[in-house]
Amino acid sequence: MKDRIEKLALFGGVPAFPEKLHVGRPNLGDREQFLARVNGMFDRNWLTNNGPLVEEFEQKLATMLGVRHCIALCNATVALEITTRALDLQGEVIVPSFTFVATAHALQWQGITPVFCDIDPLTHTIDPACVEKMITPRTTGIVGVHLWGRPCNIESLQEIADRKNLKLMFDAAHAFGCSHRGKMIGNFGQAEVFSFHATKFFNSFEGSIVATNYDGLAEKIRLMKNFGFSGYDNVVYIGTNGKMTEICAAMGLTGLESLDKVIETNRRNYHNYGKELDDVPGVRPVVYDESEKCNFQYVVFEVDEEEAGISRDLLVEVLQAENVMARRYFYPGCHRMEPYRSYFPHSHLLLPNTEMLVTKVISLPSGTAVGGDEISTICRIIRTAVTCSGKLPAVGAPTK
Ligand code: T4K
Repeated sequence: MKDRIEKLALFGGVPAFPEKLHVGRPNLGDREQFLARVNGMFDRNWLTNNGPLVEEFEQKLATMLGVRHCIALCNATVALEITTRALDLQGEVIVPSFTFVATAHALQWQGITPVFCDIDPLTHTIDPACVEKMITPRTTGIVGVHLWGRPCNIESLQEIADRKNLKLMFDAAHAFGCSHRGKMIGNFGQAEVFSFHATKFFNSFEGSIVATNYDGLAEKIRLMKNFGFSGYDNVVYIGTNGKMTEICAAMGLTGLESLDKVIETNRRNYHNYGKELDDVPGVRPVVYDESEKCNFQYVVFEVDEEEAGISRDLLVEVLQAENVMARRYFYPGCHRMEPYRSYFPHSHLLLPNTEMLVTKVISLPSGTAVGGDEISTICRIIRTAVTCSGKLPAVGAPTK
């Protein structure tokens, strides 16, 4: 099968795209607006430490999310670390393994044991029934991940947290601009952490906000991200440096102005992929609830090898040979990465859905860097690969 695909020389022996087409190309806002903000920053000679751009950024986001507090930080990994510390999480915390490794690292970095929990295979988010089974006397909290921007089963998680006296927070790295039951993500659990890394749907180069409706928690996070300083010479907690810089806030403020356009492009791309691959067996898109607000940033498909006749891994190889840099987010699952693989060598036995999904998911390029023509070509490559497996009738070689 692999030989057949390699020998196919899909586009006359040269890659379909002369340059690599990446997943996670940054969406950029208006360059002039950004530079005007940067000039203002230079004029003021105020570069970091809670400058006016960071303050404006925090206020705009709090209004947009309808949340009492948004605290800007340097990135979501540090934000997760600070938030778990501010919530006084210790001992064991339950997290999905099917996430970017930062979710687990943020806990382990502070000596908290991440206890990996299985996911619901339909939603890809943490399964509340499994959470319940993982609770021990050492458990202090649950970190849900709104993977691909699709909200967790928030109500069930909150019910468990309330009943078992656990803290609940969310890694909302993917879920900026998304809603759940009409309420913006940012309002759930004790706190929610967004990522504004360059690869995210909305970026501030690097950056994050923690959103919370709890005044005391917000205050603690503000202190902790600034070494614990309360006033000039008074340190009240152990703290770290988690501050967002002014230039990052300038990027974020500029990006906010074109957010709707980016969502519209993402939505179009997502539907284009869906339409073009609709009749390809064994290649199914992750579905969004379009009655809610959604950023459509991730174009994720599940590849069923039996139905498609081609494995996810081989499909990734085929695409990458054509310069389509599809990714296996999130392979192989945190539990199979170090140090967790060594610490918990048998954890995979409790994670059957995770184990199955990590072999199936494929992320395809989207965002403003990708247009309809590129998507058609990418879909033709996928279609051809499945055709070669004999699962689709051949209809002639693809043309560029
Ligand atoms: N929780 C979750 C669920 C997350 O997904 C993440 C981050 C976090 C927490 C932590 O958030 P941060 O601390 O980063 O704020 C990338 C990102 O670095 C990471 O932020 C993101 N998740 C993850 C899903 O993707 P890698 O290791 O895959 O990055 P890399 O270098 O392979 O880049 C990804 C793609 O983006 C490449 O195809 C190239 C393209 N790219 C990247 C950059 C930086 C560009 O085209 N331009 C660029 O400037 O982790």
